[in-house]
Amino acid sequence: MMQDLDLLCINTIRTLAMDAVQAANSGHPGTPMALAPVAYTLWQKRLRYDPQDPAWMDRDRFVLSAGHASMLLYALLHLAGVRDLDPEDGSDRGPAVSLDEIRRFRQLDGRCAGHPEYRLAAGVETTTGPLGQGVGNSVGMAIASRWLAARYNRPGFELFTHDVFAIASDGDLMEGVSHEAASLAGHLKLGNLCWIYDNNRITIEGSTALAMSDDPGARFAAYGWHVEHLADANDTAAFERALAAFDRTRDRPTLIVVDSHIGYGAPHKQDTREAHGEPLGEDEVRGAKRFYGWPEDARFLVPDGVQEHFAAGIGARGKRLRREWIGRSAEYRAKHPALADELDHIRERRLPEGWSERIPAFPADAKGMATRESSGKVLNALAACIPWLIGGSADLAPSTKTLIAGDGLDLEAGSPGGRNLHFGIREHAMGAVLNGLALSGLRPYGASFLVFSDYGRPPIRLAALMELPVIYVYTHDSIGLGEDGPTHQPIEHLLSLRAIPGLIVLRPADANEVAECWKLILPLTDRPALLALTRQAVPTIDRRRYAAADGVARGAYVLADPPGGAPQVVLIGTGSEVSLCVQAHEALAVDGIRSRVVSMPSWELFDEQPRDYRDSVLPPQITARISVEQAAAIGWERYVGPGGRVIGMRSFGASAPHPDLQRKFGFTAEHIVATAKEMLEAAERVAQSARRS
Ligand SMILES: Cc1ncc(C[n+]2csc(CCOP(=O)(O)OP(=O)(O)O)c2C)c(N)n1
Ligand SMILES: [Mg+2]
Repeated sequence: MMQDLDLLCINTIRTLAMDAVQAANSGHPGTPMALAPVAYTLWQKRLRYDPQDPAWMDRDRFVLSAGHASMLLYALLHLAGVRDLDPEDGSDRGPAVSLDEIRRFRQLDGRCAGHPEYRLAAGVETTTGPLGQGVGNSVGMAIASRWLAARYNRPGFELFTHDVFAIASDGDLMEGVSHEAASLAGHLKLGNLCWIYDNNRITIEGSTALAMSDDPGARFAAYGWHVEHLADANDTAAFERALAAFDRTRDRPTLIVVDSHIGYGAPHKQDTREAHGEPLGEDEVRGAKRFYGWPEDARFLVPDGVQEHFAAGIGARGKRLRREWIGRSAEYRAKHPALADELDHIRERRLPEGWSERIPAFPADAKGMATRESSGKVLNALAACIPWLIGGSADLAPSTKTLIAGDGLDLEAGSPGGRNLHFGIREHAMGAVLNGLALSGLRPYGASFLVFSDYGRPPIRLAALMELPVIYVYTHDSIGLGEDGPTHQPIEHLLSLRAIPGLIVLRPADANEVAECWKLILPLTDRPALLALTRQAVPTIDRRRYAAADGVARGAYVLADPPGGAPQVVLIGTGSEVSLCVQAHEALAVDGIRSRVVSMPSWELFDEQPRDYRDSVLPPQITARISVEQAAAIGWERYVGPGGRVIGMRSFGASAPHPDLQRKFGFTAEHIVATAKEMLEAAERVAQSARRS
């Protein structure tokens, strides 16, 4: 039987959601109204979560994948009394979400943004709103929980036992990423994962019958999930039984299909699309409050006893569980100091002492090696000393060179502590899972061909928005991949990735630049980084002759300068085109033309340098500049200037051997030399005519 106090708590969530949306004059009231009983019961009766420490490592995770129902989460964070702790010293900075914050729902500089944003309010486990991403993240979190358990639990010390719950809407389940993620979760038999599907049969355009005829329950059963049905979202006792079934089912994930009524209680808008994404209107709000037995004129009312009830439920249970955990952890530290130390590193996102000494240096070599190859070597050197560096590829590991060498390292259902993930051909879920892993403290990387970054782009954007240090290894980074042709040759990808705020895109020129890239990526704690690597071999540049590769850290650096005076022309290259620029530089020198070669692996890092450094690399007075990159030409104007020339791609590539493509599209030293001469001659003509007049 539901107690009156339980119903009072549920109706408090509902009315807070209605009032906040009404006050903001925008937002999504209907789903919080419908799901309040389910979410309340989960939090109050089941979640292992201490509101006093929302960052406790072994807390159950609650992901609101239907991020538009954000008020459901904000109401829970407020009513459960979740605190905002200083990440530095753990001091209490006040409530994560105060009632004032709820009153300021969707307002500038508030914590209660339109959709839940990680880092904005404590207790928001991940940023959600783009449908499907949250459930994708939840799979990563469930993998991380099992990984942590496999590596750190010891007999008598169950340090990691947490489960992951996600609320999914119709939209979440329609999005392809959820299909990929559910398939992977079923394959990995993630018994610690529970999705709660809000089967309200309504989306924005109306009934789901407009666009969906599949049976999600049957679909998930076929993915290998356990499926529970709840006929009425208001039946909290039945929901508790479904949760108990999840608890008993540890050999596969669970989907609880919950039949609900969007806008439950709204006299005219219940079960309509109008309840989804707009304020109910004053009259409708009043009507719903009347239906709940709520004072009609009350606004943002939290009745006496509600917060106390939460404190006696989730609060007391969470406190006890966390206390026990802290006690166990102290004993664990005494018994397993090295493992405890590793966990400290994970929690604080610190690297082990001496990690960078492992990174190999590569001797000069004219034949060289592909940057995917050198990256694989560096990754393996790092993996040896950073156990929580784990990752994988979307079925391309032999090509992306991202496998960690060694026996028994596959992460599979029966080996959850492995380090090589096999995402299958699921780039989108891979990205969402990587975010879930990073949110759980691990250091994840994912790999594919650069052209397929499009398939996994939404989670890359979210990693940047959430400031997560996810690493992407994208190989086959240009037309240089050759015969596979234009379907596989990225053109606009670098540009579009460079446009994502916060993401660092790196296109190293040779093996030693690859090493430097990894050296700067690993210490990142609050931004993702992406490596664009070649399929084809590139020379390992002779660093005794040219500048050291550590200039990579500044985004761009002078690799080669001419003797005997200031350069007349600057050649700016990235990745595989840098050695072409070096060849051109040497050829120009033979003809008495002074050129500078700038290697520019990262626009973002270069743009962040002080002006005087940038001017020292690209002196403003040298206007004859050429950029060389086998990718979309757009954007290079900013570095070559109005008088410069861009050697880039203005069409798709073609299927042909690499040397033929180089010639066809102008990526040869001869073409660079000719372009430089042309520019200098044109400038000379202008200068002459100026002298004559
Ligand atoms: C990837 C993505 N596409 C589109 C949207 C816009 N959008 C927000 S909610 C929604 C669908 C609403 O239906 P449902 O998911 O069933 O949520 P409910 O209204 O039932 O809560 C859409 C299309 C989005 N948030 N994310
Ligand atoms: Mg719906």
